[in-house]
Amino acid sequence: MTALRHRLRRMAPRHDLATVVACAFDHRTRMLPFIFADTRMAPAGIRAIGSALADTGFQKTRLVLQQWNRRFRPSQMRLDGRIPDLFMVSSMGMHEAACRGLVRDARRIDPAHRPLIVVGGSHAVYEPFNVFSADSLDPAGPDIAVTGEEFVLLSLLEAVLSVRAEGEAMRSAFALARDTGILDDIPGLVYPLGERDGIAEKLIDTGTQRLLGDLDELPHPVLGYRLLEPPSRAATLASRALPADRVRRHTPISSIVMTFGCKFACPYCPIPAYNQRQYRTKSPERIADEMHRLGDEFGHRYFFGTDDNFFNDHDRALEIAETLARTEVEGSRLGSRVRWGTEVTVYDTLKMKEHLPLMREAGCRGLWLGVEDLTGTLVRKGQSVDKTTEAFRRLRDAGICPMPMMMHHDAQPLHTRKSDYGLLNQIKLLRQAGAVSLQVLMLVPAPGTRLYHETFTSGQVFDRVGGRRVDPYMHDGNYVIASHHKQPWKKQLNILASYSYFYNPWWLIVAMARKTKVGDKPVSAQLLGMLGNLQNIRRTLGWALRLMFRKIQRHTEPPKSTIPMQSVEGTHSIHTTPTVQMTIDRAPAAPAVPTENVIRRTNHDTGIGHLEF
Ligand code: B12
Ligand code: SF4
Repeated sequence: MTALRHRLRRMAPRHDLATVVACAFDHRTRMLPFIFADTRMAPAGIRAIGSALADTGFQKTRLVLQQWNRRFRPSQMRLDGRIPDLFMVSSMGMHEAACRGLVRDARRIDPAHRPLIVVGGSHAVYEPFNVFSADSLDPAGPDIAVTGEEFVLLSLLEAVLSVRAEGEAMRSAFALARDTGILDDIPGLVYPLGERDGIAEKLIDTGTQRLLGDLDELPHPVLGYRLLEPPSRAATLASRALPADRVRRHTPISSIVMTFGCKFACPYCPIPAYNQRQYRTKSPERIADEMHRLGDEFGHRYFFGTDDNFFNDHDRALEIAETLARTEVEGSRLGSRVRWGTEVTVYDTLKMKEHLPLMREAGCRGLWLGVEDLTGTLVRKGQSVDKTTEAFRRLRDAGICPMPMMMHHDAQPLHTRKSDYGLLNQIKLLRQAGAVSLQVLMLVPAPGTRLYHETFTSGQVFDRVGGRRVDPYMHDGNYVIASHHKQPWKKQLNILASYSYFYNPWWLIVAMARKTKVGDKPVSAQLLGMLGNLQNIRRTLGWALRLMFRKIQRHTEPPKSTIPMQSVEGTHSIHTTPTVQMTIDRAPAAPAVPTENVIRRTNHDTGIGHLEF
């Protein structure tokens, strides 16, 4: 990565590129539990892409968040007085409609001046075929999708620039790079082939991305924050990026990459497979430096770690906490200047229990724990009523807010009389143990997970309800869109009931009356929770009624690419359906049950083999 960054810096002065990167955001997804975090935290993904471009010498880059700029129209964008050379979109799966809308609008630009259009982000990672179009009436596909991280994008840029003549359009240089085959050596790309512009007849998949192992090699996040488009109601871009002294006002929380990966393998979670079973981290010194510089330049004080399981590696978590607690900045400890939270598991929190006071010294004030189902009936990852209660108490005693994330499922009733199985019973236990906020999501099929295929083939996933299609924005866990329950509307109402049970005026009064080691956070959580719940009721009550009275049509098989897809060798593409990967350390053994869909690959540098299904 470092070498690639250096090479691009040397190439940059010969290519005066202007780039606009947009973050797709479907405002229909604005609900609890994320309703206030979603617009007040500029996403790390698009900022990371901006940082990578600025770091390699392409400072003429603007990052536009649809969260803040709903009316932005790529067809009208001008940067530095001209149509940009590159237009990119970062999207999650549930923002698919917004992503497609952006690409469709960018394609309105006259082909002679149109920028090269690239789509990336988790949507492209898991379902790249869904970003392209085979519909001759709607040629709304990008020129290429990136199914990986910064390293893949920079490799693509290097390849295209290596064949680009001075002043040549990026689209024409891209076509040359594609046709000479140099893109095929970059794993992590999907590009279309076809006679007609924007309509994919075939997709070529260059394979699974190579992951960056040492996260210290990533460009610094301060660079990305300098490129944000100021919030506005305009369709066009402002003449200048958001000034540094206004950044914190619009994005008071800064998400920060500290670690990636998790040692568990929950069947409904795509994270371990995405990370190719690796655990990747930044050094404690780098994390301290990022927090310090983000505070210094933009005034950031609140951080949210994008970790999958921050306590995954006990010793590394301890080193990070110690460094943040001890680092002195301008005469005061960094841990006393910053406030941060992140995600962990109950199991690993108990392993860290002696060190929770140190975590607080390091500035940690809230930890989101995947409790899912307290009794471990849905999934076992070392949690039980006693263990969860102990973890929550320990956190509260240390002055850290425990924030449970629960998962409601078909077998779980709203309430049970003599057991802890019911949803409300568990919420009551969590509140007694000190939970400050609550997240209850319904289990939905997530692309890239082991359960994905089965949930579709078993007829669990709804296709249409009363003729209304289940759209991608409904795949956020707030809508009941997959269930074998005879009365799925009850599940939808259970979620609303659980939020109303946790967030209500009575518990607000209790929170105001109690003195706690976590200050007034329970009070603000109650206020935000009640407001957010009104939004959930407004958005999902109609869906509950639809489930109650209208006919449900179900999928019988998982979505797959309607466009033929193949690898660069002309064989089966790993992305035809959302993929699950298994990495087998240093022992590329034959699969126990050979199937024609298993591809065995070995990295000859590391000797690590993995199987791709
Ligand atoms: C932090 C986080 C959140 C936060 C913050 C979001 C924000 N505004 O920043 C909150 C809590 C609000 C949130 C909410 C939700 N989240 Co969330 N979240 C994450 C998490 C843990 C980290 C995201 C992150 O910042 N990563 C760090 C950055 C640097 O990585 P990145 O985003 O992947 O971007 C890299 C690449 O994707 C790529 N890339 C990104 N954009 C682009 C663009 C281009 C052009 C290119 C070339 C490359 C590229 O390069 C980037 C740098 O390496 C991820 C899991 C994970 N570990 O990534 C889930 C994740 C993004 N969330 C997910 C989901 C499903 C949700 C929710 C629906 C809740 C739920 N049911 O789980 C809601 C949706 C809310 C909404 N309205 O959008 C899924 C998305 C799945 C999908 N198929 O898209 C993820 C991937 C988790 C998972 N595997 O299931 N989330
Ligand atoms: S513990 Fe969390 S991050 Fe780890 S595999 Fe399970 S759901 Fe995914």
